[in-house]
Amino acid sequence: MKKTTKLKSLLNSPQLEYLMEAHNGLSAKIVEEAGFRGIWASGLSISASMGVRDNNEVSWTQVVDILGFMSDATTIPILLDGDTGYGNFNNARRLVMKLEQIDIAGVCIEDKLFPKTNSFINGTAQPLAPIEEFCGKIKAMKDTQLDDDFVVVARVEAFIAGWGVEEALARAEAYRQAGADAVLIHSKDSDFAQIEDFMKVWKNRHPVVIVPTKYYSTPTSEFVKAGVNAIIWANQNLRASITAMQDISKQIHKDESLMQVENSIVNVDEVFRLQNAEELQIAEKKYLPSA
Ligand code: SPV
Ligand code: MG
Repeated sequence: MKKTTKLKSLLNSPQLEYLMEAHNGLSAKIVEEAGFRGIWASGLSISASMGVRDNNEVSWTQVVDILGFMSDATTIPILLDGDTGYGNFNNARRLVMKLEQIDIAGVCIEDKLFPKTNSFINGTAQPLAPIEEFCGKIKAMKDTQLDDDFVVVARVEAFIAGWGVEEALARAEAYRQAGADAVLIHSKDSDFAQIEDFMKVWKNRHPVVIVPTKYYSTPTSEFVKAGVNAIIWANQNLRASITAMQDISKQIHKDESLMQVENSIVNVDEVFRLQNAEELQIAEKKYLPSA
């Protein structure tokens, strides 16, 4: 099955589905091996892994380069966090064209302005895109895709920007009518109440995706009860790797030795396995002249 078809059916599946964050080829492969059926290529994680801010400091072509490695390393679909589409409708439709070329299954765009700011930084100060303009962007993206199953998710930032459920619903409905395949409702609250209110009125009219980074203590059963279709675990691989790298760097710096750390980290054979080094050894036997 095509990656696009896999993602589309995942978003329309009758059971709750999960997308796990990755930010490079290695983390994408690890997500697939863990058993996930989809990958969230997080803007926050990709930018942080490059050592810069989540403010479109990584250019969109640099994002596409990273996605190429992620796509090559995996067989499950990747949903790109495409921020605002990196400009207006024209930039967004060019993005869709490029994403299809590298087998990315879909893209999520958010109704903010370029250059964007991460939703958890000064949320209320974040201006939203005019609804009509954002709908034009969605339409342009859907008109551009060559593969019918390529997915465009429209992310509603109304709650992030301090608006209430009415604004969130008006935007979600407009984006659904503009052709979005799903809506992502984001919230920075520490509980699920805001989105629960949204879901009560929304009544399963179109797939809904959520990102419970800030309301992490809500049990997943609550999301099922509310009728959520898919959950994005948006940044936990990045954060886990930061913890691991901080700990190991401090320990080695302090000890001036590897004695204490060797058994707490994977051996290099595991690195080679993840890189599929064995395949190259077999290919070398086949293609290189024997000595
Ligand atoms: C991301 O993972 O980059 C997201 C989710 O867009 S959030 O950081 O919560 O905005
Ligand atoms: Mg993001």
